Amino acid sequence: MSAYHPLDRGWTATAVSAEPPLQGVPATIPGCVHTDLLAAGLIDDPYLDDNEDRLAWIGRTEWRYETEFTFADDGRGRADLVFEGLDTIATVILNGIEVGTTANMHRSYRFPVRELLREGRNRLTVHFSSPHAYAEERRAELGALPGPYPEPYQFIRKMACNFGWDWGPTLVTSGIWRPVGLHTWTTARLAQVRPEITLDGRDGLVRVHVTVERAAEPAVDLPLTLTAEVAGASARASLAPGACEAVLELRVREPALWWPRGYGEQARHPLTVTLEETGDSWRREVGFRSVRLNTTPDAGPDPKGSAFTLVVNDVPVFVRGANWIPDDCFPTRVTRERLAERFAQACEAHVNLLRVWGGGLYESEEFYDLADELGIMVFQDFPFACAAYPEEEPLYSEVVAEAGEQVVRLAPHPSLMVWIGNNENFMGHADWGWEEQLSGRAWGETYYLDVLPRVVAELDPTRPYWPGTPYSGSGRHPNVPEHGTVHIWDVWNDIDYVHYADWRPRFVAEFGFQGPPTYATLRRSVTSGPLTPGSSHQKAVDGQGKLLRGLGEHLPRPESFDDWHFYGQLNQARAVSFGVERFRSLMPYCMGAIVWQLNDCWPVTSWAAVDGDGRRKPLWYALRRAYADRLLTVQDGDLVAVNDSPDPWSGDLELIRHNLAGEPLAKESVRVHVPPREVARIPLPRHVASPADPAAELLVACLEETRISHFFAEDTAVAYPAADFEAEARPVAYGYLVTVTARTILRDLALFPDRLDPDATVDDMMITLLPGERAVFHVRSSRDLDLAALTSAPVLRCVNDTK
Ligand code: BMA
Repeated sequence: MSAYHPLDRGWTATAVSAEPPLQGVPATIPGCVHTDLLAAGLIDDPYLDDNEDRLAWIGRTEWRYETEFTFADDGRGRADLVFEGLDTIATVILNGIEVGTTANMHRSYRFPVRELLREGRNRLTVHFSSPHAYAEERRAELGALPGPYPEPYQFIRKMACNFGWDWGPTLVTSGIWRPVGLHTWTTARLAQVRPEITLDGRDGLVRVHVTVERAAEPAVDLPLTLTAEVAGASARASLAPGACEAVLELRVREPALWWPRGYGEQARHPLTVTLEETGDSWRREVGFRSVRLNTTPDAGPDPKGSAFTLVVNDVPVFVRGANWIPDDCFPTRVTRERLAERFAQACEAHVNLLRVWGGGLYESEEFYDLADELGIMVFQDFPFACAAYPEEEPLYSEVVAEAGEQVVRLAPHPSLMVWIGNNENFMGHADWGWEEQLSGRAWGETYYLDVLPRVVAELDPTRPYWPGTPYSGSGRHPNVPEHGTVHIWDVWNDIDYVHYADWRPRFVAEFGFQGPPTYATLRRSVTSGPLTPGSSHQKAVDGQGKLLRGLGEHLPRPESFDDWHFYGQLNQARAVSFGVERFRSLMPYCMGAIVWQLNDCWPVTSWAAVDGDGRRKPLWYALRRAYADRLLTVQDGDLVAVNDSPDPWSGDLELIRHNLAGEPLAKESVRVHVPPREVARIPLPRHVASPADPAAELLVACLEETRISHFFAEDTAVAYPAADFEAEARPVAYGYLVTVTARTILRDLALFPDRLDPDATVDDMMITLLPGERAVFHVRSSRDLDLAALTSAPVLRCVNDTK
């Protein structure tokens, strides 16, 4: 009784306001102007060299998208034009008649157009005003508001980082960024389906709130029947003539539950809702699980803090997280395949949660579907970031409409754990001088403390809401470590990474350290000339300076590009692992760490673990180790064993103090037993922990298959011998086996096969070997590689390979 005709063919884009005019550029739907111009060969790739700088005109231009389509009356009374996403300031015109205007990238639109359609050819036009101009006009009209960048991104409901960020280019898009189609229907359609899913003891309860839209035909007066089914349970509801809303309740006896990865299965069950009279149906894979945020004040008469613990199915979960930014400045290029690769990278690094950061998007269905399937939990920021936001119209109503729509869209996903009101806006207000600049003017607080929590309470009442991040609760500075979430940015911006140890937080929602992208990504993005430390895109204020200063005493001053690249990447990996280890060692006082950031949107030096071309930086390998279920780390003179696994961890902890020649100087064996999801602190016996010469000794700790090397001094102070080793590369079916046998100590041995083949990957890196020990690297590559190059610098590196 209904039909959907995709309108994705025959589109062209025309620059209305550009000089000279660009006309009839073939356009891909969904897509955007930049990708269309790129496909037509009309612009250079904005991700390469400094091409970005010459493309600012695109966001300042008005664009007209047009197509023709054929319509044949199919007898259905209603025909709606359905846009799942328009970016952003659009006027929709059908056969010369305006059918609507839009001003929000985060909403979808449905326009009833039956009376405007003609039998045969129809012309559909979408006119996009310049998003830049629109935002500037609103700013001029409403008055400027504080923010970190000159761009007026808070005056338009559009992905903020499109206007540039401290890791991203300014590429302001316009276009039809999600599918468009013509939906013809009769009688009635399912307009909104909103399941509320809870647990009642071991039973699953589903309350499905359904809204139908009736066609303006005699059908208005028909009774209608709704049915719902999930996991063997079913329910039925009748809608009296004229009625449009019903709630169906289903009880599922002891369903298999959905668990975060590492805690159990991700059982999902199809939930279907059908409008019997039309056959119109809705289906999602849902999951049964409970979620709450435990923010109980600490025990005692004078509690100094309160918990910030995510509790899933009544089990407290330590969050091993990573922050997610849009994976591309042009979101339609982020295919399911690409997301699946990114999720696989997250899973392999033992990440159990992604926070969708507020300067980006409400992500695609595919994103949350992968999260559901893989047990990756999601914190979802509402898209407000780092700025004071106008509460005046037209923005206010857009926010209300957008939040309502997105909460309903995402609520069925079991992976979605917590809604977060904004990114760093409370922080901005408290610390960045906004209060003075605002002189009493509204700055968005109403959204975070009133509008959004009301939307969530009404439409998604089973899910927690937290007003922002960082946020430490009402009446407190937003970034106090004893309460709520904190963002730690003194490290990286101002002070050395060892100062992570000064923090005793409950939950760290952001902390990170920059490092250059992989060699192959950097090489691709700089199309000619030799690479230098200045070749990489770098958007952070004084980013290069902070990178160098951040090496501190940890690593030598780089004197060549190759050293800059290796030390910069290694320092990033170590800095972030240092933070992760610290925060995990504080479990259960601290119950989460979310690294800034998992991914990048283009080739750039940034905080990411996976670079803009999807290649894994050394940080990724370090995270995989630091986020492993079982972790050994030295903290404040103790050996801390973190066992975030479902099984106990028991065995003999072997502690050996060595000199740099690998000879044991002192030994100790301690029997340890770490229960599941617990941390054990083992005071280090003096004779193994106190070196005679800190510059010439190290401690190796080993428990079952987990082994760490702890140095007593920074690398610049350690009296390393020049690296000596035997390295052999042998071709195998999938690539190469590279075997390195140490003759001297080798500190943080790493292999970078992407320097020889951009598609080559290696299974591990940053391995410290004592003399006589051996590391085997598995290199995947389909090319014939130069075996000598594969076994020498700059492909094979370690800290003490001083040339
Ligand atoms: C935080 C994030 C981002 C930013 C990052 C690095 O402020 O929320 O805005 O990219 O730090 O500076």
